[in-house]
Amino acid sequence: EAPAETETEAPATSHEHTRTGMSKASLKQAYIDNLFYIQGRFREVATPHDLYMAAAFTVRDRMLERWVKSAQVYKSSRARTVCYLSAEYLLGPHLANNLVNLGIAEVAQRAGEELDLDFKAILEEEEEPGLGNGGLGRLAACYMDSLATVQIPAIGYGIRYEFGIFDQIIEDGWQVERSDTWLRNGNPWEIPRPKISFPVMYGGHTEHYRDQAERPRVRWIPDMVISGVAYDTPVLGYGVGNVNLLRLWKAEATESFDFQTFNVGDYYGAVHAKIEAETISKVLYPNDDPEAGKELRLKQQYFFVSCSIQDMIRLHLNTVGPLETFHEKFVAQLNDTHPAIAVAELMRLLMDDHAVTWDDAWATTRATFCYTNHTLLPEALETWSVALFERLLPRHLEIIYEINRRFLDEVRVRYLGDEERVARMSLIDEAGGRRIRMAHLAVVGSRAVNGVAALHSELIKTTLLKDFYEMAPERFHNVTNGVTPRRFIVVSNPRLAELITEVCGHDRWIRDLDSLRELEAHADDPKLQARWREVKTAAKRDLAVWLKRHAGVLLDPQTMMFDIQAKRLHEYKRQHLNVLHIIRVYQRLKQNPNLGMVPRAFIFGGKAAPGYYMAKLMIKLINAVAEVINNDPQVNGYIRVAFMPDFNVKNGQRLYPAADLSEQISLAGKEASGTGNMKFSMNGALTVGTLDGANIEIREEVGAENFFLFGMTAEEVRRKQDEGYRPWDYYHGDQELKSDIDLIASGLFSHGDTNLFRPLTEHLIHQDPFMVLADYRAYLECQDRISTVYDRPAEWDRMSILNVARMGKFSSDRSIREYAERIWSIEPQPLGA
Ligand code: GPU
Repeated sequence: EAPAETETEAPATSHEHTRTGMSKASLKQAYIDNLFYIQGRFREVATPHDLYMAAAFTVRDRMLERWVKSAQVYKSSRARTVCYLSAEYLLGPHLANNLVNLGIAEVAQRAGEELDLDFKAILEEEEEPGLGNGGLGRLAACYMDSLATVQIPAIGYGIRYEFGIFDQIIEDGWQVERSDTWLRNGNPWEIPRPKISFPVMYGGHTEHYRDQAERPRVRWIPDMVISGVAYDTPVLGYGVGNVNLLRLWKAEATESFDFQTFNVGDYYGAVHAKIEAETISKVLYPNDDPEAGKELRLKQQYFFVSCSIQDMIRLHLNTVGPLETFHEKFVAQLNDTHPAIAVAELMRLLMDDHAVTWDDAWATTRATFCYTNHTLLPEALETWSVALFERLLPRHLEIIYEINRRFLDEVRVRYLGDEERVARMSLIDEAGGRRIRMAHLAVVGSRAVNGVAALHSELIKTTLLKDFYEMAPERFHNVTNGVTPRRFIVVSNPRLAELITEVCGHDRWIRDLDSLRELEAHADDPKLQARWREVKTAAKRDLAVWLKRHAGVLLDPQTMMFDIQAKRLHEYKRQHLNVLHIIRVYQRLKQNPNLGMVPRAFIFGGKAAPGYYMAKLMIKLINAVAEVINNDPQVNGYIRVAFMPDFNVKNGQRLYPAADLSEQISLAGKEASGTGNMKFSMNGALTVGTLDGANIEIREEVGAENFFLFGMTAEEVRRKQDEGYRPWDYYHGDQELKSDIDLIASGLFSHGDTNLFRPLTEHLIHQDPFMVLADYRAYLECQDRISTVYDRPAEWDRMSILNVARMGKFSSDRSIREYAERIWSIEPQPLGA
């Protein structure tokens, strides 16, 4: 236990104090020591980065003792452990978050002040690990925070990408990608574990033989072996002693492989093999949906899955023992299908390496895995060609065939003569080049399947996995996503956190978000409303300063409503619907310059997949519209448009606190959950949204009267599509809509170039797969209502307060507790702070 010190105690001098002491004196001493002994610097010559590193090591030291203790307790109690398998972790900066979770944010700040340090600048110095694309990766990071906070023993397994999600810069309005070099200056939060390393095999062939006991066995003779080395990052819970483990794998050449080649005198070959091995964990695929057929991507997935399952088996053999009880020790959650190959890998390791029979291995495997689905979009459902599998993972293909054979026998027995159903449910899609359906593998190999919001989970049962649901309805669940209030309120919006704490009279809400309900009683209090508004305006001011510097746009935080849409660029998320509204307001203002409208700043942020042409064109369109509007003195006192470059976790933390209005306008049925919607609303933004994903549940919680709803329901969308949707009719049936689209096509926003945006406008008029035109009118009307309400500050503030007060459900702590109870059957292992 760290000694409970007070500031009145004598200055820290002992070695122990400088490593663990939490007093201001200890922190100051430790900081100077770390600067000197780790960075080799003293104050006068330290760079900003040195100053950051010293802070990071000072904080890390204070986590390690708890980490070791957690590991000891988990081991001796043989605690059941969750293994979260995810190809992505979008972690965001660690320093501020760890300070908060350690409970030393304030004392550290005071220590910093006394050392004459610029605390803010030190926090800014941290390069975030962007090891994910968007919602799915950020969800994994929120869940790691909550697992530790609700005291569930957990290991997060993933890939230590050398290059995470690209940095986005905007040039001439276009997105330009720059490689993310987050490891350039070292990573103080990770601890390399060179001794924890596993071989991972690829290619070659299999041999079937009989072992000494005459049992049929299989051995895989690969033609390439690499090794995965563990890099561990401690994940501390808020206000508790529990520290969980994030274990990310780095790919390296195996020593023996390299050495063999070298002996033969093939020096070039040896170096080449090393490079080929290291390529596997080199870079994150920057797509929100799968890269069709990319061999390296499959290699990555198998790489981290194989290391992780081998590690789990090693841990089990070291602590508990017999493999029959593996599923009692571990439950493994598959974060979408990216790690679904784990089903075949655990089967292989149990049977081929540990001589377990098929039936026993299958029982263990099925009891170990659970699968979370994160999308219904057909293009985002992973399949791999059988040919690629055969070449890369021949043993796994055999196992998948056998799983499929046995599974389809069950289907046939259950549904006599229904061969169409058999074909639909098969793990192999036989139409148009045989492909393995990873979602089917994940479902068949798991004991539970869940969606990420109520609507999404229903649609899984009625559409995507209907046949599977009919066969085993008890295995289907919903766990609505959540986000961590530590990072997304306390760290990113300290002013709001302080105000909430003052009004509630406690800071318990940080771990018990439901207690924000106590704010409800004060929603009409003019004094609170005034302070609430001040907090919001201060955050808007901060954002305005940042955007002035980084986007060159001047926004007025005092008069303008900050209307923000921040998320990956995707047609289904409909950033272009937002743009059409901006153009409508622009045209109205041009027609009537005296229109007494509520001034608005339209702010966007988000990356486009580098190969997604339409998404990139949408970024260009936003910036093109911004250029015209921001430079038009007739309107720019009323409206401005800004595109925040490089929307990532760090920059997101600047946006959420500053939003008045949160845009959640996806076509109903397409956004599985959304999590940005929760972050905005938790920070007092009101939502304009469709009945999609978690929007539905947010509206339910905050009350329909405190949510701006528009647009078709998922059901209406389906009906309209069945009838044959004709965007052309909407285009011609709505004068204003036509004139907005025509204005884009006219070249007004493209210096007279009438071709630039044509792919976008034509696509809208003729295809419009995400029904922008069908929801346009409802969206405009809703936006007009929003302006009216914003003009009545007391009403708006009341709604804003009620939004925050009623967001308790969307803490990721609640999500994790639901997983623990309903899906994992796991109990907390409390450890005191
Ligand atoms: N999501 Br599948 C991703 O960010 N990436 C993916 O590859 C897939 C899903 C998102 C969903 O689009 C979003 O609606 C959801 O909130 C998030 O996963 C977390 O569940």
